[in-house]
Amino acid sequence: MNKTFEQDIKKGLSSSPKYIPSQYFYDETGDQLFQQIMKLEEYYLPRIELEIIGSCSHEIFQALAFDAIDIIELGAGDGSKTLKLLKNLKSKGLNFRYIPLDISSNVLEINQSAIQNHLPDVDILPIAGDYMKTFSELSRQKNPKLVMFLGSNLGNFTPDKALGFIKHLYQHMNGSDALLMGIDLKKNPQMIAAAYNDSQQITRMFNLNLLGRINRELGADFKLNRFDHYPFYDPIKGSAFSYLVSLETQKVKLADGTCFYFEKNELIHTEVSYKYSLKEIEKMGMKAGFLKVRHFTDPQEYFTLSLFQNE
Ligand code: AVJ
Repeated sequence: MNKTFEQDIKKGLSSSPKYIPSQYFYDETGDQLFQQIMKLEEYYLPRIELEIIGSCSHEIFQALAFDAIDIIELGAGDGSKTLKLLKNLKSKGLNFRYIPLDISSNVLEINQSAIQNHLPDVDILPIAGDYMKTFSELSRQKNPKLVMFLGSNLGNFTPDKALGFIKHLYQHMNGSDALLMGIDLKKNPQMIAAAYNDSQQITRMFNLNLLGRINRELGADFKLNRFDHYPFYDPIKGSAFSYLVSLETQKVKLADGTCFYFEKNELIHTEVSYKYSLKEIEKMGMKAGFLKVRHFTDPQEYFTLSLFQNE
């Protein structure tokens, strides 16, 4: 794990333009900062997703063909949002097993105890590791399933990769299985720009924490105040891009002696967060092979829970 981190960081910081893969936001500090981001007024995504879960659980329940299914959640995190959906499905009498997959075993322990506290009758089988690998293995079991990818995590892929990802899921699903994804929608660009540049500067700390993490894990000597947070939403591409900007010409050294040079105003690319329209989501679903896509949105159409099925 640490070895790949080191290799990825060295590769990204010696590329031109420089980048840091966004999966590395989520160390312990990053997890905590992201929890704070999710509580921000400006970061509307989780709040609206939860609101939609509250209003569409019955329709999701009705769309599921079987009364005993595996609910597999990719990148499940702490399960706080999923809990509401599971509660609703349980109260309608759905019989299911919950299988949360995540790279972090820490977060899966939190997930498991939260679900067990509130839903003691539900069978829960958390699996830590690369969720795509685990998913491929699980898909060999023929149990009917609902696959979930919530929290707008799809946005961290470029549209090409997002389509490839959905195709991959489709190929590992059976005819009656369903896929439910939480996706942030295109909207007034001001609202999206504000979500990635909050007035309390939590997102700034979240972005700069990448450098803090390199200091902690690779013994680097980044001075965080010599870098700026530059988030930028491009409404044509439909993506919120995040960068770090070097405020001066500087050299940074890792514990093993490796040096990286930054020009004044040089950028490090750290994240993409693509937004879609409902039409684009339908097209993606069809291209991946699905026959039906249904959207559950809030009244303003800020966010969607989209259900992909074949029958
Ligand atoms: C966890 C990937 C959904 O892209 O909105 C929040 C991460 N980055 N603020 C997103 C994030 C900056 C978030 N996702």
